[in-house]
Amino acid sequence: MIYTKFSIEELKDKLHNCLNEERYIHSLGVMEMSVKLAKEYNLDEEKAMLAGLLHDCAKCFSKTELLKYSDLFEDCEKLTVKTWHAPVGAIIAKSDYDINDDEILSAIRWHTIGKNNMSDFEKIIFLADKIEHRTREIEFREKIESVLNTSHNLDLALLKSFKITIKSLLKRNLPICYQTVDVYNSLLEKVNDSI
Ligand code: DGI
Ligand code: FE
Ligand code: FE
Repeated sequence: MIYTKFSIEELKDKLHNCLNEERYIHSLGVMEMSVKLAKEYNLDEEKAMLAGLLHDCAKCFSKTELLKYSDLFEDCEKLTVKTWHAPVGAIIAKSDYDINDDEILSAIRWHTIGKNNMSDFEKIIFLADKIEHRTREIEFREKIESVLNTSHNLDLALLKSFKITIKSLLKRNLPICYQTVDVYNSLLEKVNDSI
C-alpha cells in the first residue's frame, strides 16, 4: 500500500494482538464506516480505511505506558485518562504500523477531543468512530446519522456528536477538556452563520 509497507491483513493481525476483542470489532466497524463516509464525501477511501482501522491502536495500553508520552498531551487532556490513547495512537500508528501520511496521523490524533478547523477527512474519521454499526449503541449513533442523512453537513453532525459526548461527560461527573468545549462553540458559530 502507498501509505504503509504492511498489507491490510498484516495490519489487522498486528492490531488484533494489541486490542481486546470488543475493541478490535469496534475498530473494524470504524474502518467500514470511514470507507462508507469517504465514498459519500469524495475523500480518499484507502486513507479512510487505514485511519478508521488504526484510530484506537493505543486504546488498550496501560496508564503507565500511555504516560510515557505525556509530553504530547494538550494541557486540557492531562486531566482525563480516557483521552490519552489518541495522541499516543498517532505516534504508534507511525512507529509500529508504518503509517507515513500526516492526514491519517492527524485524524487519529484528534479523534477523541476534536480540534478547530478539522479537514473533511478528519471529520469523517471522528464521526465514523461515533456511529459505526458493530458496537455503538443504536440510540446514540442514530441521532448523529440522521443529521448526516438529512443535511449531508459534516459540521452539523459533528455538533450533534459533541453535544451527546458533553452531555454524557456531565452526567457521569467527568471533566471536559476545554478544547472540546472550544470546538463545540466554534462549530455552533459556524453553523449559525451558515443558516
Ligand atoms: O475510544 P473510543 O471509546 O472509541 O471513543 P473516543 O476516543 O471518542 O472517546 C473515548 C472516551 O473519552 C469517551 O468515553 C469520551 C471520553 N472523554 C473524556 N473526556 C473527554 C472525552 N471526550 C471528549 N470529546 N472530550 C473530553 O474532554
Ligand atoms: Fe478512541
Ligand atoms: Fe474508537
